[in-house]
Amino acid sequence: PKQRAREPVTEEGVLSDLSSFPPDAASIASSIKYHAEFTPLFSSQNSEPSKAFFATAQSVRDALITNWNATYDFYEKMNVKQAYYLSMEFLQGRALLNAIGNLELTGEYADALEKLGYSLETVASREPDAALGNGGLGRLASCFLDSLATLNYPAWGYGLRYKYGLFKQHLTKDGQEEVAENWLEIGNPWEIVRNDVSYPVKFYGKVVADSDGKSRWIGGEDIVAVAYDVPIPGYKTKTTINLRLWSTKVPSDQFDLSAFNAGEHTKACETQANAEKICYILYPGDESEEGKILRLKQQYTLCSASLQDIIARFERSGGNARWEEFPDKVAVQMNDTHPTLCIPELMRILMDLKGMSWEEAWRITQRTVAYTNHTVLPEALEKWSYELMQRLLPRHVEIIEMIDKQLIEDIISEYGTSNPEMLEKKLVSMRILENFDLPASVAGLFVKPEESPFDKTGEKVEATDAVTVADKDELEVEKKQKNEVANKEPVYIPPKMVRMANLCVVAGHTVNGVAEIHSEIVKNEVFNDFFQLWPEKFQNKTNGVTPRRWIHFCNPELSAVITKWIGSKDWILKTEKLAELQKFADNEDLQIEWRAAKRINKIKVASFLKEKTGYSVNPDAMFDIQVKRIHEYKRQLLNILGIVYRYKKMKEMTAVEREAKFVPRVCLFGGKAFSTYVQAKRIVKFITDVGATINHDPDIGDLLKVVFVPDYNVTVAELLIPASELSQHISTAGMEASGTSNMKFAMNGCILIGTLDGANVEIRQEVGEDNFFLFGAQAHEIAALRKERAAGKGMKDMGVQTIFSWGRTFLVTLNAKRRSILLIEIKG
Ligand code: B1N
Repeated sequence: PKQRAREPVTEEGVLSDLSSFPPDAASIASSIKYHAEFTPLFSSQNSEPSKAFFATAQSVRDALITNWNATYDFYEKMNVKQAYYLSMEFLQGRALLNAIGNLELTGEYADALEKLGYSLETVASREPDAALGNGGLGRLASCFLDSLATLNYPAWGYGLRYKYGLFKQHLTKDGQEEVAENWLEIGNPWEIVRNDVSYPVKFYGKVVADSDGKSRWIGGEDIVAVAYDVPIPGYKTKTTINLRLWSTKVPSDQFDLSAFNAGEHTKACETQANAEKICYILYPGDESEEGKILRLKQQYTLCSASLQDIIARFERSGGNARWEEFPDKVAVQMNDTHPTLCIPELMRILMDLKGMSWEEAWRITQRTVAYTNHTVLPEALEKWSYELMQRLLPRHVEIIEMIDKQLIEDIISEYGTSNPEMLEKKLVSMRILENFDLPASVAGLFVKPEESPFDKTGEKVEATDAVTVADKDELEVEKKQKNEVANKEPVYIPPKMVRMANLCVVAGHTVNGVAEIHSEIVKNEVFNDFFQLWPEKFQNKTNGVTPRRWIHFCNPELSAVITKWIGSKDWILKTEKLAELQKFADNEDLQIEWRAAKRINKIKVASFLKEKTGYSVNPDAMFDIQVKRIHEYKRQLLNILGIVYRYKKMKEMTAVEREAKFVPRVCLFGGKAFSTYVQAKRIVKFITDVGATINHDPDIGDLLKVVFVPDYNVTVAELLIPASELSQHISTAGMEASGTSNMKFAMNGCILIGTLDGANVEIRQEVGEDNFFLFGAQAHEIAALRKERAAGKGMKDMGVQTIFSWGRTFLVTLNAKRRSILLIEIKG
């Protein structure tokens, strides 16, 4: 039966039923024992909890494999459309408690481990936190997988198996230090390597025309991508979907045996290392040319291997006889622009390998791919050097050039040529290729009125007499070059770039933002020209988070209270049921139970902080938390300045005044700064320095504590969020696309202080204005405020002035013409 992607595939008794796997504690214990004995990774003398974790996870995996096979057998039998989520990042966190929770076997596993002399908590704590992602975008991908499986959608996740995930953050007296995270060190019990699922991936080389006129990409460097599969179980369903991660290696015939035998060992291993380094680390620094190449190789590996795999599956089901049906069976969702190369890769495969015409291939590609935008920050919109891309992927660049040319033609046919200025503006903002001359075929359209190709008699003057924009550019460049020689002033020639987001918007059949306000900005600002041309493509899909991981499993205390008062566990699948709590909001018994749950979570956090930082905090103080990547737009600096201000006020008071005026507060920060983001790293150091001052001030005691929690990750989030009472989401309005921790905090009974930005806007509508501390300017006011500030309106000239200093870190205001606050460090 034809199945629309929007409808979950369910067949009562086949996928939604877990009853065929109801093991008891005794059989679980024997399965764990079996794996402990036959796990090749540990010696038999080793009885460390790590070994127990490994064996426990393997016993869970056995159960998942049965469901996993049943799931895909079922999809194949039904021949349904499948959704493929392509993402360079998956921030999975730990899997054990989630998996046994989804199988509803937590109690049985706890009992089984107890029989074997372990506690489930200790065993679970030995699992490394899988951090194949940077932050919200990667965590969203992982939450989507949980939801897809839980709702019985036929879906796959595709990503890369990085050997080193996101770095570990150490905090030293100099601030953040990054340490490689070898998350695979003890092995990964969840993954299964599929040596029979591997695909060739090519880089460099050249394009030649076959005798039949088809293009063929030959030569260059060949590697192989091998599949590692990770089962993703749904909650209370048999559906277990697949996260397929690619790892790279050299083709087996490429080892240079003669070089090795001749003693040139390093040289012989070079090709190996070259292939393997593609999947070495998440987000290699791309400031160097080498780093850029590596990142582009990563992106292409993901796209090429995944598409080859998807197409092979389609062909196995008889699809090669009816290619037009490809988009009825395959939906490829691109998580931001990182998998954009899917577009030219699908075109290449369909045209060069499957023999389709451009028109056929383009129709299929457009109906297959869709694009999610996650940022409107101009510096984060991905662009690649044309020259670099052409070297690495020559055939893809040809295809991109064709798409660009087709776009130019579409724009011209939409807007006509009567207003060349407007047309040129459209082309400059919408073209995929940036800083390129116009193709010769259209350059002639941009003729200045006074240089009309028609003379007064209406006779056409020879085209060579007309000055085109392209010619004009050339003249300008020539003039500049002459000037350069004359004045010895360097001329800046902007580099040719490929704009990935433009390519996604052109090729995708839908483009979505990740919160209502963000999707409006996408339509009305960032991609407005595209929106005017194709309004039907644009839509909103506000982000979400899985209530399994983010309430039920991470906050069992609150979860029990909710279940008790609602009277069932239905809310874990149907979050709208949480609204049923509303009628008990004023019930004192509920409030007492709620506060007790919160207090248990706060005590856990207090002991964690003691262990990790040495600071003692009072669990009865208000926990005020800001945890997210460190970024200027997220304004951790503003938060810490507020704290500094509060501290200064406290110091001006007597002890009695202080006690009367201030609610005791523990301010927690957490988050990683990108390793080369200097200002973000200064902010981390500043927060820890402020903490060191305030936390040791005997005047202040428990009234105010400031702690930077090191190495914030999914596992730390699962601990902190349930303990929160106030959380900070204070990005400059218009900059945070959505945010997802805001949802997690709200779900765990925490009040938000925030700007009208991202999903905060919708959360505020849901929880009510009285339950949200609104803060700061609105998105539409920001541009005017920036202008006003740049003009120095209403400001006195104050000159440079130090506001505070901690050790060698100084916070200063500058000349008030620009009312800047600067955080500086005095070195040496
Ligand atoms: O994506 C999240 C949103 O909730 C956040 O607001 C948004 O900031 C985040 C390049 C990104 N946008 N862009 C990225 C990540 C990695 C990278 O290499 C950009 N992350 C976001 C989920 O929608």
